[in-house]
Amino acid sequence: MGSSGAERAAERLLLAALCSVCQALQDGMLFPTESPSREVKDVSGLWIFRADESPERSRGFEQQWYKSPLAETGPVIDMPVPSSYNDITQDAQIRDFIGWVWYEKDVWVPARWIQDRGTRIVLRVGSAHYYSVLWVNGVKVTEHVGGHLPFEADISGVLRQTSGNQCRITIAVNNTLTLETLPPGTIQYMTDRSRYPAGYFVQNTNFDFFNYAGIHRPVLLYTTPKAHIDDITVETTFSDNIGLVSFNVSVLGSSKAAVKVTLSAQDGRCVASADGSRGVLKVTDVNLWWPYLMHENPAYLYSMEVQATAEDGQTDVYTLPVGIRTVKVTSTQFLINNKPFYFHGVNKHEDADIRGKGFDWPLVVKDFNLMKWMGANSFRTSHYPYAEEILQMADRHGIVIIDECPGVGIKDIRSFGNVSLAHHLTFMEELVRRDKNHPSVVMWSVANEPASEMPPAGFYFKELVSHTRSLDSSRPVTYITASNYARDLGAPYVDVICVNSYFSWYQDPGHTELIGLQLNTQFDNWYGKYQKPIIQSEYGADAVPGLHSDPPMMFTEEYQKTVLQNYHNVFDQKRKEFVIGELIWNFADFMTSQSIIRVVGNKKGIFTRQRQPKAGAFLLRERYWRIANETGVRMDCLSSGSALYTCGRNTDLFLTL
Ligand code: GCB
Repeated sequence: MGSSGAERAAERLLLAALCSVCQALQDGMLFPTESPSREVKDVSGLWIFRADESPERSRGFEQQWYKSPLAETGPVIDMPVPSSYNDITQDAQIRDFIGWVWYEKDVWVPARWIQDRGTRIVLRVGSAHYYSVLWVNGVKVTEHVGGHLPFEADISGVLRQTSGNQCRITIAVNNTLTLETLPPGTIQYMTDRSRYPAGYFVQNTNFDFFNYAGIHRPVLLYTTPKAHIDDITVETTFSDNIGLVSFNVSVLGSSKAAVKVTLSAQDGRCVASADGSRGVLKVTDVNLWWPYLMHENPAYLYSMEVQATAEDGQTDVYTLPVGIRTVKVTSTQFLINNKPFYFHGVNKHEDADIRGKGFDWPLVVKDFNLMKWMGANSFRTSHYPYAEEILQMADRHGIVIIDECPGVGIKDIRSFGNVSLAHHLTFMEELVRRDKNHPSVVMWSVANEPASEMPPAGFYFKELVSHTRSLDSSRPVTYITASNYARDLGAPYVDVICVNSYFSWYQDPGHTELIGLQLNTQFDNWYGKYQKPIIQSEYGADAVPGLHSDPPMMFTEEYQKTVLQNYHNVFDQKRKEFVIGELIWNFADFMTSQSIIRVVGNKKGIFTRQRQPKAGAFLLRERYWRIANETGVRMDCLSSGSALYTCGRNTDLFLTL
């Protein structure tokens, strides 16, 4: 395996990439959609793959595997995209691989795209974990550091200069984590020759999910006219029955493009329009975007069509769904459209059998159905940004999101340095740029359980939170803490306190009778010190499905239920005061690295990894519907499209389709 030389080389490569992204972002990152002026060609599917198993993991670069078809460089295997590569084969070396892997696919680009010089052709990767380099026909077109977010390159020039409409796409992806990556990690070389062979190393991390790697989201080719809409930013508010949508459109490729913006209601009626790249649209008799279970007509989306016509008469058209809503935080409440919103929801992971973190529509739709079935109105994208398609679903279904960046496992003091901070700031820029227009996103979370008592954490979080606020002043900012309330140095800067605790699990295992006392103390301490509203951002217990005991014992379904019940008793007191939400850990069981505290992954799901309910799911379902009945609309008059779940009076649950 590798050596310290390999480690240094990997770190040099990563640092070089980090520095290049530390500059402020120039361009937009609109989700590729079709329109009269734009085409999209999905080139996901079956790719070929080769892991660079050379000791230094550098053979691919030395031998320039991108220069010729990958199959000519050595043995290749089939690899689906999107998917993590780890669980696709029977080979433990592929599952646990650390270093560079190579993907390749030959695609045809429509001839008219190439011939029409006014067409701009873009190659976009929805996300790849962690560090990626892209070539087209052997020419490097871009590189990107960080998983979970998209990156793209204008490949029109390369295609026109190389072999025309045949296009060989090569993507090299490296999953190595360093002290400066997000999440951070370290490579540890084992030097005791009596126990480890020469060059043996492991990747250490401080987070509790499997470090799945590969091309995780779709790879697309899309076109725009040369003069094109590069970015759109909308912010919304309302006064009485008038909705206000302020917009800012940036156009590239033309300095004098004429911009026209039209807002249409769901029935297609134009409700407002304006000329110019900035402005405010006024919508009378506005239909606000309301969360699921908070209104009889939730998730109302307008459609904003932007047209940019360049000097040559070509028009680019982009349509953006727009939800009109406001978000505010007081010392005891979270307000959506000036009404108190209580988060009764889940924490999730992008995680499933076989495909790992690969995007998968059936899984996404199933998960939304399950969330609606259980009466969840919200989720946190623990512990990294999820696919844009998931945010679009949340917009359409009224599910509220706390959008988290992969600042998870920041436990080493060296990860609070300037290089780490610069990367973290850039990551927030990329995240806000991608997700700023989603009405479902109501708060940014910049990290999960960092070592926020460490001396540098105060400066680090002050900068990080204020930078995030400067990028988007319309949403509150938080991070999730598990630190002691008296020693947490970042909490002064957040808008909402989000606390994780595992009473009777990691503390006082087996003693559920202590939960009430300890949880009350937790809440009173935090509120007493900060007078900010609090979300219980994680709580839970592992339950191996089918394992039972009465009286309850740890790891049984009964124990998980008992823990939840004890937490709920306190939530019901404190939500009358300043507790504004509860998010169960976790929605579903998920894979972790192997350890003596994990039995083939984390079993704190209320659903199994295959999405079957454990006893805890039914308990939460009853609770969430009861809370919705108390705080939201009368569920017996709810109607929201095809998947309609209702809960009758007296918390008597029933389901209609
Ligand atoms: C936590 C972490 C989460 C873990 C969870 C657990 O505090 O935020 O990533 O999976 O605890 O189950 O240990």
